[in-house]
Amino acid sequence: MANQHETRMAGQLKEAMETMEFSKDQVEFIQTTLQFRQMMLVYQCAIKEVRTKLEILNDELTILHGKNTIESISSRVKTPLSIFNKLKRKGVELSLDAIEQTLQDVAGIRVICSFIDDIYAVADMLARQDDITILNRKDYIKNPKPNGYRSLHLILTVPVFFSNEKKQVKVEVQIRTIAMDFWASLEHQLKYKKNIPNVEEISHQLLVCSEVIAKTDEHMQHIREMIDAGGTVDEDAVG
Ligand code: 0O2
Repeated sequence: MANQHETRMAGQLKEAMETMEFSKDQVEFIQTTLQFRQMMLVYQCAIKEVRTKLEILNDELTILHGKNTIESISSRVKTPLSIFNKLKRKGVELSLDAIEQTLQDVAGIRVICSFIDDIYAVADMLARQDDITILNRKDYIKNPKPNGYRSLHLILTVPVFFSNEKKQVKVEVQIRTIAMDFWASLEHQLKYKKNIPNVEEISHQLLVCSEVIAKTDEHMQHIREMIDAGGTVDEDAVG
């Protein structure tokens, strides 16, 4: 897929090659850069497709139930530096093929819900759509990471239609509560900042916080169920 700018660039490149204005290495570098940009555009389009699906689901559920299931949606295409670092971490040499084959989260969408049940409802609704294929599902809510990270991760493929082809593109969808997201943002700083003193103490505090948050999320879920049922509070169940 090429936009007008890239088509013009490809034309200029061909002209430069013909007049020997660039060395072979330079031409290869420019060609790879162009291909990389095109690849990122494809991921950007896949994000648009999945975001639209999520927005439609949320609009429908808001009309049906009179309340938002999804609080917010954010998305990003992984930066070149982050792509490079992740491939390095996985011991894979940098190439366009390696990006496509090795990385599952070049296109990433984060969905924030108020309640735990909504997370699973959104995941199931996405999985039921017949043009979506779920390749992988990691439930870090039922099985939190040792550091306390909680979130539901889906790796899915979605078809993206271009002028002359259809591509199945991988997208990572992370679904979590507001509280889980608050925790993950703070913990992310610990992961990526260097020379932080008392890392062990901070990690311990984060783990404690993650457990408090998990209990609060469950408590809030229970309160919502009681409100929906119009019933009374069961003090034992909400601990
Ligand atoms: P960044 O900088 O956020 O992009 P895979 O992607 O399946 O090949 P991975 O990375 O083990 O391999 O998959 P996993 O565990 O599903 O994690 C994918 C993404 O989830 C990470 O991407 C983070 O965004 C997020 N994540 C996973 N574990 C943690 C955690 O302990 N803390 C926080 N804050 N986020 C986490 P990246 O590329 O690692 O990082």
